[in-house]
Amino acid sequence: MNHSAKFIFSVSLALAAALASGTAFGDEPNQKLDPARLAVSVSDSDAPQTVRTTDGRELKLVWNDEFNGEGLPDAKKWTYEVGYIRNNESQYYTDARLENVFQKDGVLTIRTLKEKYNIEGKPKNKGLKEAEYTSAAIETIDTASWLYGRVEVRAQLPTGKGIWPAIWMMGTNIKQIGWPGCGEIDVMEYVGHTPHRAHGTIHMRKKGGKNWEVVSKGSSLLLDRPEEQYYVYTLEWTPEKMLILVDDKPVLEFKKSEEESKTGVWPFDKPHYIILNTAIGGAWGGEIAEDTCPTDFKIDYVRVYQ
Ligand SMILES: [Ca+2]
Repeated sequence: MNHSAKFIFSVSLALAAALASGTAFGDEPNQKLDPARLAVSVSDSDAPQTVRTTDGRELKLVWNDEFNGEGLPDAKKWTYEVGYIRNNESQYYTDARLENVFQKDGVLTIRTLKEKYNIEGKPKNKGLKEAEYTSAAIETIDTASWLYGRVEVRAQLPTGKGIWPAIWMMGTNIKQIGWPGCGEIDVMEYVGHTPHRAHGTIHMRKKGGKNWEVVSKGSSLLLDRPEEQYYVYTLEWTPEKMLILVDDKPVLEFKKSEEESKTGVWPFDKPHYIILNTAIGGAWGGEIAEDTCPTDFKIDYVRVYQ
């Protein structure tokens, strides 16, 4: 999500992934939604203190946000990306603005709006006076990062042509070494022009390549109405590999090769932070339909186990 070069790779990979490895699972069409998928956890104590990984290891809860507050997200945990950030996307990310991000009834909502929003004099405004779309991107870059473990994000996705929500991580050394050298783990990406499909992708710098030369690997799963019910988007991360899952069904496995270990190009032995955002338009979101906005990305919780 961080560099224009990525998108050439992302788009082609996503298409390839969709064709090659997309796998339907879940309910048959026209079945009723599962009440368990619609329910939201409302208590901090709902977070299990331990979890078992798919390979049987028990990990302990080290960080979580159940989003039980009211109003803006907890400032001790989350900060904001502000402005037009990347990929020629159409939204202006606002700074701690309730219209675009709020907690209520145990859920964090990132709301993408089509509106005339004054950005004159505001950061990263591309010299524009008015934004046509607003949304939010929150991140833990200044508050928390993790090396290995299991990250779980339970979420219901926004929808509509042009929308592009994401649950992702980048190396905290991005400011020093840039992207893609810092590494990027896209636990979940979704694009409204190809509904119901969750994409998982890993990006890193190509061995021996220039900083912008990217290795990318992605895959996807077709889900039963992820825009109407919650799924748990998960990363299991060890020194040897990363495994992206939806409700514990594998989407993508990305293993460290011996060569990568030796050459030190592998960026996933360093801490990464979490980003939650909804973009609209841009390199992968594409054309925006007139009726896409408003649309809500709902996040029940973020839990990190190590
Ligand atoms: Ca919750």
